[in-house]
Amino acid sequence: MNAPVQFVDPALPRHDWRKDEIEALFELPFMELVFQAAQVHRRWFDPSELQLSQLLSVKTGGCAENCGYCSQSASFKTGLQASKLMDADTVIAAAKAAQAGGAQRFCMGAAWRDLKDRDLPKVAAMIGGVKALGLETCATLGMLTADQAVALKDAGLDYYNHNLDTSPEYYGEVVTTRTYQDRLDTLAHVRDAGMSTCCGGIVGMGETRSDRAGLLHQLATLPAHPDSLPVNALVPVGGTPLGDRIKVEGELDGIEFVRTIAVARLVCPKSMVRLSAGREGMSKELQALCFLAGANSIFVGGKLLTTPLPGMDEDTLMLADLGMRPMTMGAQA
Ligand code: SAM
Ligand code: DTB
Ligand code: SF4
Repeated sequence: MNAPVQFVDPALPRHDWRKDEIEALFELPFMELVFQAAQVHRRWFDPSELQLSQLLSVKTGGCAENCGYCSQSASFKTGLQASKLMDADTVIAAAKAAQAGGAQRFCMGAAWRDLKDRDLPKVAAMIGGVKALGLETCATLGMLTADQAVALKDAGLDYYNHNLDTSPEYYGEVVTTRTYQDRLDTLAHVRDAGMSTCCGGIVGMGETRSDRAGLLHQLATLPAHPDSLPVNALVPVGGTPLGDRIKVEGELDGIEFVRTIAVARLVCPKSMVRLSAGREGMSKELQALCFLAGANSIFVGGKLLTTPLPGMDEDTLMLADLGMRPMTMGAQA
């Protein structure tokens, strides 16, 4: 007698994804892929809700890393004006304004290779002040030690953003000043400290579809799926190696970008999939396809860290057009 066929619910999170299974998802007919992703999305989330986060660059430029996409690396001449770490009061005032504009989460970004202990008191004061406003707190400050992760958690930090950026195979084409393993180590410290992880990558850097599948394979097989999974579309910045190259080669096709969002939704079904950098250049229709394929979070405000965003007026109109509304706090990962 044949063994009974076991029904495996496709919406349940799995940690044993194989890369070839993820590549096969990318190969599905587009309509089928988006339909599957939309179904999984609806199992865990209200598809009319969108999480709104706002970013602030609390320390801009002059970074010691050489990430080939980044406006803030000291290795490239991008014309960016570098600045010192902001005072906690300035950051808290910006967070208040973001909250008044509708943001639910406030993310503080610093152009650092790693956090230095001497900066911890100031960073802890800004995190504590933002948390006291009733906002969710997120920070992205480069690599952390285990002790620093605990100190940030104690200061009131809810989320730490640290991206894997691309596949292990393509990584060396993007950055050479820190390793993939360095990034995995920081993520482990964040998890061990009890903070939620925000971890994703960038597409459109000249990588192959297999690299996009490789990035999602890494994310889907982490000890815990990222609570937030940002999918950034490369913003080509003049003077950076990747920005200059992509300006010649052309940007990633929108349909392939939507495929990446859909596969992210399928392999990390309970993560908040964030349509992050690059939204400025996207039509309302392309963004709508991303939301259909399972993206349920965006950055709002006029600016990401150093590059532009559509701005709140345009986004409010888009949400109204699509019949979408900001996610209620607490419903989100
Ligand atoms: N220095 C910290 C770090 O790298 O961990 C934090 C800030 S860094 C700017 C945060 C992330 O923004 C990067 O990991 C990358 O994924 C994304 N990013 C930076 N520049 C970008 C660009 N030009 N286009 C798309 N994404 C970008
Ligand atoms: C993430 O993955 N994207 C955000 C956030 N995490 C920190 C940053 C995007 C930065 C885009 C380039 C810039 O504005 O400088
Ligand atoms: Fe520095 Fe972060 Fe930019 Fe890399 S991505 S150069 S670490 S600010």
